[in-house]
Amino acid sequence: MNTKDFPVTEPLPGPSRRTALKVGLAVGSASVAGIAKAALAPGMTSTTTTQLGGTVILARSPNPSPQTTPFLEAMPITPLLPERLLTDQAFAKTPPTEAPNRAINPATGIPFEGRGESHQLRSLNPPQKFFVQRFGAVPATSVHPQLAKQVNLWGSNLGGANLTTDKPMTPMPTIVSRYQTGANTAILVRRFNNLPTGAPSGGFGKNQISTHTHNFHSAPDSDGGPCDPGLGALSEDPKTQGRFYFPGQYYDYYYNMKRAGFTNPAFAPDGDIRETLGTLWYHDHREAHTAENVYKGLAGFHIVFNEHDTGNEATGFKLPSFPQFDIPMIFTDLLIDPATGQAAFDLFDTDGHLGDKYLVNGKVQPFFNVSKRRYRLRLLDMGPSRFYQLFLTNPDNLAQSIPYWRIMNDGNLLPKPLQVTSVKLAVAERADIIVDFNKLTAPGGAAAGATRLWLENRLIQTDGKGPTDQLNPAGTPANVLVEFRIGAVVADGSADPALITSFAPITLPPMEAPIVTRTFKWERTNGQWVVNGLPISCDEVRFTMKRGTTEKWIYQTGGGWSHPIHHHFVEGRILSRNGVAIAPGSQEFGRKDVVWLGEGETVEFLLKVTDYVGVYPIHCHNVVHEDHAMMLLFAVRDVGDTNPTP
Ligand SMILES: [Cu+2]
Repeated sequence: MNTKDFPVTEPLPGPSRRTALKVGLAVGSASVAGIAKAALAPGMTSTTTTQLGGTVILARSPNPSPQTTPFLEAMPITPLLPERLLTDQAFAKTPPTEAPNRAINPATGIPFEGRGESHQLRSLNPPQKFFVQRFGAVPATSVHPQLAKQVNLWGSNLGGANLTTDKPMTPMPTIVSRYQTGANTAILVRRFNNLPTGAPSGGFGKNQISTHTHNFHSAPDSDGGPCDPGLGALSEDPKTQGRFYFPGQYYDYYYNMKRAGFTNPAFAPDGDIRETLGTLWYHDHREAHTAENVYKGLAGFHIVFNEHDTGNEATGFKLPSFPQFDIPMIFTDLLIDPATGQAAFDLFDTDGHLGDKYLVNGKVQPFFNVSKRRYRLRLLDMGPSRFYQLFLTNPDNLAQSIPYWRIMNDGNLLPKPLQVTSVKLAVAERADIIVDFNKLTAPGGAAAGATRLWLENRLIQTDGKGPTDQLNPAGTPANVLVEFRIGAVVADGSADPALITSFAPITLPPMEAPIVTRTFKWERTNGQWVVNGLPISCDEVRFTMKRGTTEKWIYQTGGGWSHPIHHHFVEGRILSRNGVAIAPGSQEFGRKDVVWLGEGETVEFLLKVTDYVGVYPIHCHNVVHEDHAMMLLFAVRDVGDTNPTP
């Protein structure tokens, strides 16, 4: 397949610089769409919509975003998703059931629920708390006072039935749940798809969605995976589909709030406390369209507290209290088409998408007023393709090297707080950090006298394939994500991370000997991103892990690109990077669900699968690479295989 298969026909009416391409094949098969997208001439920057019927509309946006003045608006704090009673109208007529509700909804002519499988092991912990989200178009919203209001974003509301009064928002509401040893704290989230029908506004986005809670220990029925080989993932028919939910459908996601190992007699019924997860996020994972849908806004935080990391600085590990001093911050980068003022997304650039406007919690380069005390900041790179290396900069004294504390890597507490001067984040990685704005700015502090500090991404990245290994100098306003404006001293009941010597009993599980070693080469072939030479097929499970056992996976990639590799379902450990073991004290010495695989690197990874059976993906979380089609499926069963190069 190459560009000659996509002859250009007449320009469409409408916005300037639009071109229509006639596609000589049926678009709709994701892998076919992937090939089609990969075939555009290099250097074209564009947005498109892929429509059934074979027409691709292309809107180019080669120019940089309009200039903006940083720090004009405060950083928003995303609202929490409220709990709902079963008497809520979201549930009253169709109460949540273990088996999916595949009855035909007379109002829509399609099944009420998109789910195709029963919730595994739900009877062990029936859901106790219920939440509702309704996904829809976000009303015109300002991301910056000097930019046009964005009209093409998608999000979810707080669960109310009236989307006019309870409006969809992005980032999507923060979900908070809890582990509690000896108690059932299971939750169920009913998600309604109220996204617009017809061609997506802005020319990108797919309204058949699948919501992945990254990286909760879920059965496939609630994992929000990208495809469902048993039920026809490439089908556009909601009557046969079992993983995506379509406009007019809901999907009940069940989270048992038990740590991994909860079916192991040694850890039943609550699971292994060493498998505790904390900072998760949820996002759309629709095969071949994840990048578009996440870029459109379908992402939010899911935070899990527990008996030790309690959310209350008076108890447990005494980490800064949520939500006043524990702040989720979700990073993305938009490219604003200067012609339309709207966020542009190039479906034909398979290298990856880089924006030139940093957004934090939905605002371009906001400021955030803090007091002189400790804050826990939960940093999340939602992509689509940007890698970060984040420093604190005192804009009034660029020579200062300003330390902070890292306490979590991805969803997992490190063995103890690490003092660092920068944190690297690939797409989907998370870092929980503690910044002590009082100590830093006090006399003798590393930023003595500072009245403001910048959180600055100094990593140089010039295309979507990955970053360089070079840093910009400190103090470049365009590289700043947020300006912290430091107010007065206030009471601080949180523990000084310097005095926390261990997060026990949340420690690292022992690393068991692997029974299988498998190698995965993350490469580019014929314009497609592939794993061991193959793009994703939703109809093929490439290998099977034996439930209850440990495997070693070796990730390799060539020069010229980097990949954040994510596997669903369980946490793992990076054993070595380019032959060098990960040592205690490294930021990577902990459990991980994303592995930053840098140019030419080889990384060894160890993981153990427990509890559930079913099919999960491994994929590049540069969501553009993922969509084109750097992903494979594996199964967890009671009999595994030993395929060394799946
Ligand atoms: Cu990649």
